[in-house]
Amino acid sequence: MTSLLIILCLILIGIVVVQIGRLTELASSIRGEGEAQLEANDFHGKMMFAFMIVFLPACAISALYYQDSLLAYGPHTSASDHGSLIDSSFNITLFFTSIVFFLTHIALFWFSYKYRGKSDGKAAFMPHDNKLELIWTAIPAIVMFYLVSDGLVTWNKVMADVPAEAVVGQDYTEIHAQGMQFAWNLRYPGPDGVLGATNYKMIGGSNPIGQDWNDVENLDDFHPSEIVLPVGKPVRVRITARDVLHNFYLPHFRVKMDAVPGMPTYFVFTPNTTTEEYRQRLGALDRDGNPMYPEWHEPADETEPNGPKRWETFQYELACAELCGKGHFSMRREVKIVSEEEYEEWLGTQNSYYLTTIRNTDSDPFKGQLLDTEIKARKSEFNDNIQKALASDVDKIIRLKYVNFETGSANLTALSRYELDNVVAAMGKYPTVTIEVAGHTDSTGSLEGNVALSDARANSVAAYLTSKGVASSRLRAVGYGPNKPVDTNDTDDGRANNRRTELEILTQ
Ligand SMILES: [Cu+2]
Repeated sequence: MTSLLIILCLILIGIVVVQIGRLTELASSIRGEGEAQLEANDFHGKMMFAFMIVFLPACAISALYYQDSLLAYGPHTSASDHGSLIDSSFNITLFFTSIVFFLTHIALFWFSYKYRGKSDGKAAFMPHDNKLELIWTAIPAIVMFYLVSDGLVTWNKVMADVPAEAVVGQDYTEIHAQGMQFAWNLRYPGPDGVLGATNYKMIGGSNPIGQDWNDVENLDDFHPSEIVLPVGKPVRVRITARDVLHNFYLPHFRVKMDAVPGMPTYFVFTPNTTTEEYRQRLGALDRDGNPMYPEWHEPADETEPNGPKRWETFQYELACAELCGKGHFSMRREVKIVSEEEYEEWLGTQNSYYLTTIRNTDSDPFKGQLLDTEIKARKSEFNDNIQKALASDVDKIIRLKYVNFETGSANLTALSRYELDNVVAAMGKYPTVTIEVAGHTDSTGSLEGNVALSDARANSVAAYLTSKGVASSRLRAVGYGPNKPVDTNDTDDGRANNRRTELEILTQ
């Protein structure tokens, strides 16, 4: 209905315009064609001049009025090292183009006024003027040469990659941002400082970035929900796209790079202003104690007039600067620039995506195996425990946390050998030590059965150790059944604690 009315209105306006035109024609034929034309010329010429008087100052005034909202002006000086180069290049270009803009518009409107049609108007013939030709060729050429060479120098500095000798993880941080409809998938390298390999063919439900889990460098990579970076350290962002063209845009850092499907890009920048410092800038007061940028002193939430101000809740942001679809707006992510200590603290709260989501699922190539890092961690845990027991006068017992058996049997599980190999190594390292291998159960089931099972399990551990070269004279295997509980047998957790294998150092 509304659109029908709009169409009707448009038709009516059309008819009105046509009728006015006819009316003017009729009027001019009554008054005499020539005279009416001259009157119109005079009127339009003066209107052109009047328009110039309003238009050019309005351009200047609006630019000044909105200055503090523009990047590079007011509080929005760049928050990255290279950003000021871009800002100054823009300003230089703006300076020259403003001169040209004002001169050409003054000439345009002034000439329209001065040479408006008059009855005694006469054309001036000016076939050629070398001097003029020279001026309007040479001046633009010189200005263009300067702008292009300045731009090129800036471009080369801004787009430079990290130096060849820089070490990833030490001299700079490398992170990965993958654009998709409609989110940024972010990836950090984890403690090893190195991003693992990816392959688009491996992208799937639980593997949004297509990480290759056979690459151990992927195992500690994590997927944060925001970008957090330490101030003053270069960061290299690997930028990829999963579907259509996106654009990795950090306006406050003057970072902007297309995310192109099939063509990885990158951007290197060094943030130099923490989020907190930028907030202080926005909330700054002048000498009289009045806000320098009043719009930043409005409440962040309109329904809470006494709540935090806009400058207090400011966050840097990552946006997609390519109109990539109708959910485009939702690609916003927050960016936080913090001190080195705060950054380390934040890193400590992040968990490997592999360990939290992939480990021991069907997608895990290491399912049912120990990872090298786990093997090392268990080894050092065991070594700590045995050293403690050797040094202690009272507590000579070491619990073998990772030695397990198949349910109801004395068969060791496959992963138990890693812990037992640690025992073998320790027996080699401390040749005078003799030990008791003690099997314990919970109180479920018959006493005789439990004692027999624990005995069989202790003997199976001892058998493994002797098969690896530990002299049987240094070993004693005992099954205690449920007789030496360390916890209650009334709860699941308690019973689980009571089912255990222990080593006791007898002599050392
Ligand atoms: Cu996008």
